[in-house]
Amino acid sequence: MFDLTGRLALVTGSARGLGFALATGLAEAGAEVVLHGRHRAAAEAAAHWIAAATGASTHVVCFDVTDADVARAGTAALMDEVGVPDILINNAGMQHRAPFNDFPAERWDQVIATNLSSVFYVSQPITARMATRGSGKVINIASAMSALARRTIAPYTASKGGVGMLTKGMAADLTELGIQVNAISPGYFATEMNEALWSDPEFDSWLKERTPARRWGDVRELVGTAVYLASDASSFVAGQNIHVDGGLTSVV
Ligand code: GCO
Repeated sequence: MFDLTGRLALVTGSARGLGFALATGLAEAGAEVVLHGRHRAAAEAAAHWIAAATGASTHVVCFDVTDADVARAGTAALMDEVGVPDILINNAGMQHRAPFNDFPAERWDQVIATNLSSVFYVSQPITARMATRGSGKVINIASAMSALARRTIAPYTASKGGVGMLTKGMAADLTELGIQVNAISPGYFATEMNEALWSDPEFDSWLKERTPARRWGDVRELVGTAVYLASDASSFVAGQNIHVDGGLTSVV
């Protein structure tokens, strides 16, 4: 029930970080994978690596997920040239840190567009075609910040809280059409986006004390939950937000 053989998966923001790990994991589970990034060279390098490492068939698309028209055109081209994804992972995201009173408005717009609006822009054309087929899986990458806040990241927190509730809203409309929509909320992982955090000894020790697992997560530890939500094993699961966080959001 966890086999993804014969399934086509699109993972946004998959040239590096969490998205690359998720795309690799779906390929290892048998999926044909479409890599996405803002820069074609990086996405193609990722696709070549995954194809060589897993034997999976891979494709590359590059479009701006923050522009509705561009995302519609980019997803339309993918569906015309390759096919309608069976699995969509909305992973593209960004972080910007500054105290609320100092947070630039243009950065607010960028964080909301990249982390939240993109889920709507990319999902809608694809779920419309999934509905025609009567099947599909959508996995939105939220965050521990869909449940908790931290200083200097209010816009990111708002965006990820929105992803958590958009997941429920999408499930409300799409589940009856054969599409299961769920979210994964990573805790703290040592990714490029978090380099300023894991390279700071004070934050590193705070995080290890705050997290019951007493460590940062490895991005490969997100793959099992992604494969579960992408597979037939989760056929009656909808609107859920699964926290993969070493216990972070379960304790004070
Ligand atoms: C931060 C981090 C977090 C993590 C992750 C936690 O500044 O606190 O960027 O937001 O990236 O989202 O789930």
